[in-house]
Amino acid sequence: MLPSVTSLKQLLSNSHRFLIITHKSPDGDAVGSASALYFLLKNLGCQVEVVLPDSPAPNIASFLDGTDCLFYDSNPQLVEQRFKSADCLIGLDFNAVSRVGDLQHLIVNFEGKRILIDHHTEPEDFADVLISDVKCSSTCQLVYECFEEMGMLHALDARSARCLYLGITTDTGSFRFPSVTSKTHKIIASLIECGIDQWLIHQEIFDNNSMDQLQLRGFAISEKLVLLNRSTPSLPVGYIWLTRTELERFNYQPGDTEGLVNTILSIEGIKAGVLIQEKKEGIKMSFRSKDDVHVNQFAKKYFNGGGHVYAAGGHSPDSMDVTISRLLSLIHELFIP
Ligand SMILES: [Mn+2]
Repeated sequence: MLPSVTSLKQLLSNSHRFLIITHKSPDGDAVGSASALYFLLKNLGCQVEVVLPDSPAPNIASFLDGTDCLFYDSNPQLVEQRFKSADCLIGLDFNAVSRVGDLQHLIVNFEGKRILIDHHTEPEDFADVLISDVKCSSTCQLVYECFEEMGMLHALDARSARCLYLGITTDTGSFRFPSVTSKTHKIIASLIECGIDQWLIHQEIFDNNSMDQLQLRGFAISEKLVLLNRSTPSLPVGYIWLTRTELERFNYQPGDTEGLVNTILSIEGIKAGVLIQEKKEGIKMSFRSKDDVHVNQFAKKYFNGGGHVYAAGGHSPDSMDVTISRLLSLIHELFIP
């Protein structure tokens, strides 16, 4: 039994207008959990709205169809109205208020009740009800488990099941990470029993690359990948760095480098991968690791980030060159037991 599920159920039945939010640059788990929860609450007859800081990558955008979702970056006034009219805010798939970008002040000043459902480590204490399970594969799995424990799975239909499938699939790297348990597969089985076409969901998520996107990946792997173990065998690390000019050369769109960092980990013997990208807002970093190498604390301590044990994000206020030399001077710490 998840602690706080009783208070979650209570708060759900005592509230009238729900507002669902998730983190900026929303990934499959963010989009999936937000849209699934929208449909689940709708099916229970609730009034509910969805707000995202910005739009997701095109290959997962269709999962928001039918939710009347608003993006803060393109519609700030209407979003602010939604915050004013809601009496219960439900945050999904983020552990810190800073993860929602420009929506931050609206969460802080929100006058109703707050719920947070999330699986990242060390969640901030800003919600009235916190459902946190850092061992859970995805926020989508956690949403399913909450509804199961509240005895409300009758609200699950093919539309919500399709969205939950999206988040579980993407956050588990298609069911390959250690976070996948028999429970995960049992949940997937029940989603399929709801009538989803799971092979079509896979096609939609993974077979929607543009030529630019594939060529950017090809370029990144052939020209911009550095393997540290070639010169220092005790450092089984690879990193890819992409400047703004390089991203622009391939008409970079949000989501185009999604999963690129995992490619580094697919190289034989490599235990940690880092993707460093120069974006408009500064240097963005993604860390991935496996086995006994954990990137979460490293990203938190040195690169203003965090996330999961094997998958974390971060950013650097420095230039690309300075960021890389800092990374190289610190990276051995990943291998100190
Ligand atoms: Mn997630």
